[in-house]
Amino acid sequence: MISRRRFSAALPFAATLASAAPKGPAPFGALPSARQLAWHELEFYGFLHFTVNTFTDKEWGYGDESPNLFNPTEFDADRMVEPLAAAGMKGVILTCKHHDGFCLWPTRTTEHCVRNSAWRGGKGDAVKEISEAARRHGLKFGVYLSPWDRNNAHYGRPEYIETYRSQLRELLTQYGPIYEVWHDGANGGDGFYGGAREKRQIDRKTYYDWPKTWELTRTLAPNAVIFSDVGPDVRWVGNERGIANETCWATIDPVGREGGPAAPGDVQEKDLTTGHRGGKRWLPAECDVSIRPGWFWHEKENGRVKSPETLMDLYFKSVGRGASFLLNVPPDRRGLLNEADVQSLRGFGELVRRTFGENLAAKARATASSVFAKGRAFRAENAVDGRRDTYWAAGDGPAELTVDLGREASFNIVRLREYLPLGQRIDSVAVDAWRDGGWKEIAQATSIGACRLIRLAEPAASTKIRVRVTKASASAAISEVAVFKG
Ligand code: FUL
Ligand code: CA
Repeated sequence: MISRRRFSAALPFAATLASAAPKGPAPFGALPSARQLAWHELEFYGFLHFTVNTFTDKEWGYGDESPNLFNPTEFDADRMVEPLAAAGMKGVILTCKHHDGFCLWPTRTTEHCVRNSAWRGGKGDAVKEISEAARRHGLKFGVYLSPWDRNNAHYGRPEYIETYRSQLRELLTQYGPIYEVWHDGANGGDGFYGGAREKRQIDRKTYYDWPKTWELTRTLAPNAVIFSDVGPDVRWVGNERGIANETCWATIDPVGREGGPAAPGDVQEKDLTTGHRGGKRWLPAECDVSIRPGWFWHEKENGRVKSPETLMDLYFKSVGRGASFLLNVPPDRRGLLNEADVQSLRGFGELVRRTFGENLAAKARATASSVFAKGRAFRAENAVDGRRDTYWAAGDGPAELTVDLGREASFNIVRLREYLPLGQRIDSVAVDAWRDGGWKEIAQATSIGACRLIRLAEPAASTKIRVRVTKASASAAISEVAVFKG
């Protein structure tokens, strides 16, 4: 008996499983963590910029606004969140505190918060209501907590860092699972600072002691990804237009403005837009942009809401280039999304469903020039089975995958996904269509990663398509080839 028990203890379940699963190709380069892999599946999520600025018509509050100003007249978290879900978003990040320092929850760290607002006689908690509504509508919830605080008297001194961490602790422990923690890179300048009304500069590299703050998030919310200019999980894309570079790598080695290590607010921004091929860190890009010119609601911008077509273009330039699409939709003074924004969101949702509703390769037959270890586990069909956790792995040498659509179909979008647990392996591909008895190249693309959307200038009609890997740093591992008519 005793020796039997010892035997089973020496062979844990995971080890049994691993030895049963066929061994795939060796991973290449920097690899995503489990929390990053989960985040990669979200692709499209929302931002809600909401604070005293909504009532003062500003983008950056100075920090001297009376908390009493925050008084949405018809605040309804369900009505705020439902249009985001209808647009296809998978999560929503709320500005729990912006640079003005006003907290949307009744924090113990400052009086500058909803407790002292006219809204609901000081009894309201916008973070609670919005986080709960998000979950009711199937959205994950994330928090934006501005490090720069123009209200706090201690900003610029060590005491403030403790306050900032206490605020983070409250958010991470009181509002359910948090999927993303968002730290912007705005860092000091003039402000109210408890009445001092002065300019305070901080050392971007050292003041916040970011590693310690991130450690706190790891402890309290181990599944949350942490966003900043430089991660550690998700990086800024380097612009606020919502656009990744045509070639955009998930890997990067961020460098500070004057060389040396990078920090939030101190990074060579143009690198963020492209990433670095072969970079040592898996740090995929997130493309943030507002549906309006400003981040906060302004009456005068009601006529300047981006159209569904513009949003679709941004979707192709973010999600379609391996990054995520973070679209801001700011609530108005009622505490609702404005009608113009809601209309555009609904239109965009419909456009996405119409465009990506039918994968013409869903029932296709796939064959490959080679299969890793000639194993069934890595067969070509894995690229057309609608699952991200199965993949076609090529053997050594030229890698080509042919997808037989079974009939002539007209299409203008091809979607490719690499199997991310094995790293970003492919440098470039070409796509061919079968025409007049031969293959004809119809498109080329570079970096693939989580997702590459290839848009054809005009629809192609073909009975089959071929994806040719034209350059790779390791043998191809492709989890999806999909074809659409948009
Ligand atoms: C920036 C802020 O300064 C803007 O106001 C906005 O919140 C944007 C998303 O991040 O750093
Ligand atoms: Ca698959």
